[in-house]
Amino acid sequence: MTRRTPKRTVQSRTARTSDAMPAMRVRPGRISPERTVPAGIQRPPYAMSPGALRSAIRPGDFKDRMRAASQAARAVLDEVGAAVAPGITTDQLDQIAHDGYIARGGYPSTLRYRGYPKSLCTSINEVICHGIPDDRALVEGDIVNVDVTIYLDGVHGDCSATFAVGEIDDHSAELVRVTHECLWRAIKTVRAGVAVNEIGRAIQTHAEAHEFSVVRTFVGHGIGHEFHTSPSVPHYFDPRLSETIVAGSTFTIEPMINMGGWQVGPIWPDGWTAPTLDGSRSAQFEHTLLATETGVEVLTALPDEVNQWIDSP
Ligand code: EYF
Ligand code: CO
Repeated sequence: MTRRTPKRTVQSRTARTSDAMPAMRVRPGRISPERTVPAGIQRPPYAMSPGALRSAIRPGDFKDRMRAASQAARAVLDEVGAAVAPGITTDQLDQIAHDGYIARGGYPSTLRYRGYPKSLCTSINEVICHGIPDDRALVEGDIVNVDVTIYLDGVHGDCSATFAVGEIDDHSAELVRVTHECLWRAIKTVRAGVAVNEIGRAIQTHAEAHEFSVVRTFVGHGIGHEFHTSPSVPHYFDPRLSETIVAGSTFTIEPMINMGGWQVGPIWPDGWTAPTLDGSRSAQFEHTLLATETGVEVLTALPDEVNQWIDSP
């Protein structure tokens, strides 16, 4: 199957880094041993050890459980985000997230998911997604995406944000701001009956207006009892995608926007970390959503955020 190329390709453009910023690539660090999860915490099927007891999922409306899991994910994201500063290692951020999920009675969805070894993803600078927390300390001028997912009461809630580490250069700040705007512009298109590709259209239009590019390899996804399910939600415009959004469906939108070209480079030897091909920086924001007949509930948002981005004129 051929893939659509963007109308205006920025792949040939030399990745622009800040004048002050050395183009040093992120290198793998040491990964700490697997963290433990107390026996009383309910686990998703992929994290069950042989012989472990399955705990019953408490009765309750699916939507209410999605709301609770999503708000717990958001609370953990805010805790981790508050700790982002020069000098902290991504392994320390992983510990904060791990403790945060457990304190809320939840399981770290990423831990053991398809073999992934940690409790969140931390993707620095040119790493697009699925960066594994390690002993690398964050450095002034870095940008880092923190992606948290909790399994709580039988469902997953997933969100991410890109944080500035201390002072960052203007171009990186623009990348982060535009990526956040892309997410909210896409969210505003969501309503039952709307074609799924309107989401990607909104993102691609805004990103390319700023001469950034949209990652095509990784897409948003349905989420609920399973971490990843249908629908697939591309962040670029695919005219063939005429599938429409269904009321009651829960899914993520999580645009990954690159300063340079949209292509993903070789995955690191760890099997997970996905960098940009050209070494340019990449930012990402993510929310878990519930589509309704009239619009959307942004399950991982705070009320003020919804007021700011959707409800205010
Ligand atoms: C090359 C996985 C990783 N998938 C999704 C599995 O938070 C997430 N999305 O918003 C998310 C986090 C993880 C994840 C951690 C591991 N995986 C599957 C396929 C390829 C891949 O990385
Ligand atoms: Co996520």
